[in-house]
Amino acid sequence: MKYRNPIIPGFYPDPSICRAGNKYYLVCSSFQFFPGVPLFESSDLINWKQIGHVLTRESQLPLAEANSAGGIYAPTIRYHEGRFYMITTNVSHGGNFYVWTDDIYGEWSEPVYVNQDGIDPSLYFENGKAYFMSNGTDDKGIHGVVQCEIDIRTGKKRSPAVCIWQGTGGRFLESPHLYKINNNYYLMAAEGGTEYGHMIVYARSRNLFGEFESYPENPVLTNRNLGGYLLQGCGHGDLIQDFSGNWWIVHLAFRQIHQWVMHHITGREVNLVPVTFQENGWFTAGVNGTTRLEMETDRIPDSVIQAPVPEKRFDNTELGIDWCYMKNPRQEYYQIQKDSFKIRSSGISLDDDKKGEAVSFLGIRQQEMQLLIECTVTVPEQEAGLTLYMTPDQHYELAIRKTEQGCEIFKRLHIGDIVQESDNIRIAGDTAKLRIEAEPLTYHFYAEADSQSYTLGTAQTKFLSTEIAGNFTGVMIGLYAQGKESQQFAEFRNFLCRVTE
Ligand code: 6LW
Repeated sequence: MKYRNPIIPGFYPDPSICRAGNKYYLVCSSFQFFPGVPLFESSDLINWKQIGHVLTRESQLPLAEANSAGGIYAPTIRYHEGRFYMITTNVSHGGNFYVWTDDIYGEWSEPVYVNQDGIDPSLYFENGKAYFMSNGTDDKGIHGVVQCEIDIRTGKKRSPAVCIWQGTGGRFLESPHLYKINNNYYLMAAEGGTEYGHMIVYARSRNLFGEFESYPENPVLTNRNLGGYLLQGCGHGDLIQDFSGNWWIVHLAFRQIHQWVMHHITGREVNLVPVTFQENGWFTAGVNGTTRLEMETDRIPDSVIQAPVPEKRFDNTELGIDWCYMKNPRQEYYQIQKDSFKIRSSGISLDDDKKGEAVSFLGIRQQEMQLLIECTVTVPEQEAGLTLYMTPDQHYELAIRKTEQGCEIFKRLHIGDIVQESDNIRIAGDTAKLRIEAEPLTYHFYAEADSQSYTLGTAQTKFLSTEIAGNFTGVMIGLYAQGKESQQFAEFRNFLCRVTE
């Protein structure tokens, strides 16, 4: 069969995967958004359905101290003796911790913190023992992939942390995971940074704590040498054996907005490549060590059809699965019904990146570059509308504002220090249908009000890209209200987000 990469499009970085029963489960990092750590299920590795989030309570995911570069970094999911574990780092509160559940569709435990530094923690279980690893500093002060035994009930270290590998020399050695396959321990990690030089490397050993010998052909997977190719930044992955015995890597990569425009807006996405073990015990991955947008494989039956990103409306999306808040929400600012969302301003603006409370916002990820986005917005006072949000410094709005003279529709582009509001149109009522047509290079802005149609110009997508904005996320399509804290709710109806390509 043929499948397309990414298998999960949009800002779903740092994938980790496990198998339980007859299903696969996958988690991603989520930074300052709440709930945290999106959780997906699949029966065929190609079609993934989000079944919830791992971190659904503020006690598991305190985000008050997080700014837009903070919160939850890369997670690892593992299944061991009937229990699921998800370990990750809240870089803004408490560091490394894990949660567990015996019911993948249910709630997860309170966090168990591990007193060991580093990011990208992973777990490995063997002979009744649990091992923690991260990219951190060991008890002697040596930096690299560090490993220690922990008590899985308490998170307490049972052995000193020891640096077991320092990679192959690429910068930012991260995302280490350990696997035992045919009596060898394989230590897979990423290097090169999560940009255009990203890559997956690995080493193996007969012993759990090393010495590890690097694969002579490292990197085993990278697109860093594929110039003029849309799919870039391949790295940060996790190995999985499928139900037929074949091996795969799920990993992150991103899609440029154009073959020759080195910017990406949809974040780091989940990709899948086959892995092949050779007789000498080393493995290769992908298409000659690269990941392609179109993949052909005989490991998955032709009967598996890859479903496209579905149209999203209020009645087929869910709060807490598709829609997320920025930081921990205060519920009094939201009234959510099946056919309308009501949001009132918390007094915090989209520009704020302070610790503490967040702007009143509900967003879904921009998963494809060619989209129609619509919503009818009624504004009783101040400002509400649609935002294409990347960071506090990079976001575009199509919104309505109520002033003493009446209501106006406008477009605002916030690109770093440049903030431009334009195309202001006075309307008689307080309601407008807002429409954004997204293309890979350009967003087009339209509105309808008082039975009239308006065009509010365009904006270049690239100024919302990670290459401009930095950070680790992707564009969110948000519904928001901002201004002074308000008692009156703005109302959003008839939301639609549909792929148009
Ligand atoms: C993550 C690290 C990385 O923790 O980016 O690409 C960091 N890899 O492994 C944030 O996603």
